[in-house]
Amino acid sequence: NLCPFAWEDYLAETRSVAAPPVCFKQHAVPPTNEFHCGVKLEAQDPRNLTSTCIATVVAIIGPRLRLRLDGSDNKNDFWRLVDSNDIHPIGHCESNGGMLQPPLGFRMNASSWRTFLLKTLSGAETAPSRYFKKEPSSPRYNMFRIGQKLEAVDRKNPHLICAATVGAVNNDSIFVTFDGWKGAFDYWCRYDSRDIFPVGFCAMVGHPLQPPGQKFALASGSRFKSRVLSVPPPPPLQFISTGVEKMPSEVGKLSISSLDLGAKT
Ligand code: MLZ
Repeated sequence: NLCPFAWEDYLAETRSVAAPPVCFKQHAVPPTNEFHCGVKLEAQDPRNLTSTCIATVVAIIGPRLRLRLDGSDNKNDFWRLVDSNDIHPIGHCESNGGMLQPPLGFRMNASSWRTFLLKTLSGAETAPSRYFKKEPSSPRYNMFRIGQKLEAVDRKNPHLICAATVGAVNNDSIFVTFDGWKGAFDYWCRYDSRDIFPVGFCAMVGHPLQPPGQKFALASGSRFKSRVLSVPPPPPLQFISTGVEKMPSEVGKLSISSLDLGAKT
């Protein structure tokens, strides 16, 4: 399909609505990204949240930074927004009485940490505090509704932001379902997660948006079964001809919502 993905058409086609921007913990006007590759900052170790570590920016997409912890390998990169509360300029940790820690899986002997730290910071380009943008305030409560569309980080492929739907709502959490991926990437998150964005966010910040996949069945157990599908899923196995043919009129009575979509494919 050579047509670029257009939310407007997709919302009409799926007869769905976008979750209103007030639902999200994101600035109405996304922050500008002044970082560049190679600059160093302090970041919480995502695998050990009590540790503040040195990180280097290794890639940038829109307002997002791909970070690699100094002294770690290149297999544990992670992404943060420039207005994330868990990144800070170098010096922030110590000025708050903390001590910089080696990342989980530090490549060297723990005893060489101080030396490593001095070396990694000497002559390094550090990100000035103006690069770090104020974290948006959190909505006061969970305002999401089942069926609303949004853009969400694919946590298995965290460089991707994809078209998604609120599949369920439970207290302070929502179930993010990725359109057209049969549930394989779906996850629960808090309503104030920084990994979810209003429809139009990617277009606004110049971040690629992964359009819906082509796997149009729904996750089993998904409570959202009324989605209007532009391409109907293939019928489940039990409806495929067994030699005893059904009359077309009977077949026509099956509605998509009555099928056990995505159970076995
Ligand atoms: N390479 C992967 C990407 C899937 C991304 C899905 N995002 C919701 C695949 O094609 O399976």
